[in-house]
Amino acid sequence: MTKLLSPPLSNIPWQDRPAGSSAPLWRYSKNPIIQRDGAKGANSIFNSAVVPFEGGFAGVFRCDDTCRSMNIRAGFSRDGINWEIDPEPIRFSGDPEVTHYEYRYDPRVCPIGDTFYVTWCNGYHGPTIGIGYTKDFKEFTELENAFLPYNRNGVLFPRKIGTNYAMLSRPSDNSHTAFGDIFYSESPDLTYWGKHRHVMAPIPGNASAWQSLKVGAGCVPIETDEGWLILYHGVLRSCSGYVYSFGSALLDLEKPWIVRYRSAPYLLAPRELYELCGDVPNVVFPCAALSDGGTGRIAVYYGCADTVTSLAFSTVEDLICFTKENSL
Ligand code: BMA
Repeated sequence: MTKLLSPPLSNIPWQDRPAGSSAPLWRYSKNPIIQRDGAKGANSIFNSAVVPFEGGFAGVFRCDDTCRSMNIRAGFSRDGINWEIDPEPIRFSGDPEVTHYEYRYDPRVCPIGDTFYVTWCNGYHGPTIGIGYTKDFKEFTELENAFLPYNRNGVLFPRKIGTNYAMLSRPSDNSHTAFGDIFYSESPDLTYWGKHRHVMAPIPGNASAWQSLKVGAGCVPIETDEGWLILYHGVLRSCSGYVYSFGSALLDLEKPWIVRYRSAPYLLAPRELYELCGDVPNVVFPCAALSDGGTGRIAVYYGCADTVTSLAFSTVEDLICFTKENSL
């Protein structure tokens, strides 16, 4: 029996697997949970990250406004489903050379000790990985960008690996990046990053075509007694553009650049109308997962069609079995 190495989260949002379904991950019946206009002045709210906070939940949301400026906002919820999102973007304190805003998108939030670290795709002469932190989701401080441009999908591990912080990221280009592998990096202080290791490449050809063009880390890795469970997105190039799906992999606990298992089929691909239609069609993009160490339940938050935010459910047992039994 696989175990989550995370604390109990008894109020995790939850819905049982629909009768008759054998899917490893199932959608919340009232998706999307956040509509595109779910915050003041928003064009779209998607690719967002949430964590347990003070008995409820807090999060950082990708909220593009009606100027189509890409930015991130804080939000709060009692139940993880109904959210109050701030009317204004997060304002970071820190060195003005770093806090200078070009664009911010696709946040992830990673609790380490009593601090919530936020990583996002940060405009700094091209996309790179911004890092900031908060203790209360009201005051945020920005640190140095982790890497040189161009990079996206920076996702921290929720504990140090050995003596260092660790992060997955995806070196990219300044445009819509028609390639992309996931790499692993370490840092003693969240400022200086090194020990870069290759984790995984796209799968060329037909064997697992949903991830044939590029891959990128999604949710903060989930620690289990069998390894780090990661949910990551993969992209297929179709004749009408990119299609974003997501799958799972199991990384070695102490050497997380080693992939132990990796799913050939996707876990979730665009099928529902809110995933197929929107500002960018055919996109499901996971950025957060809540897990309950008590029951093994997992709730995944994912952006849909670059427009709205949805929820899907599974258990650690289901996800690990799926990953192992369908491994490439
Ligand atoms: C990626 C990012 C995501 C987006 C996806 C699909 O490059 O920009 O924010 O969801 O493209 O448009």
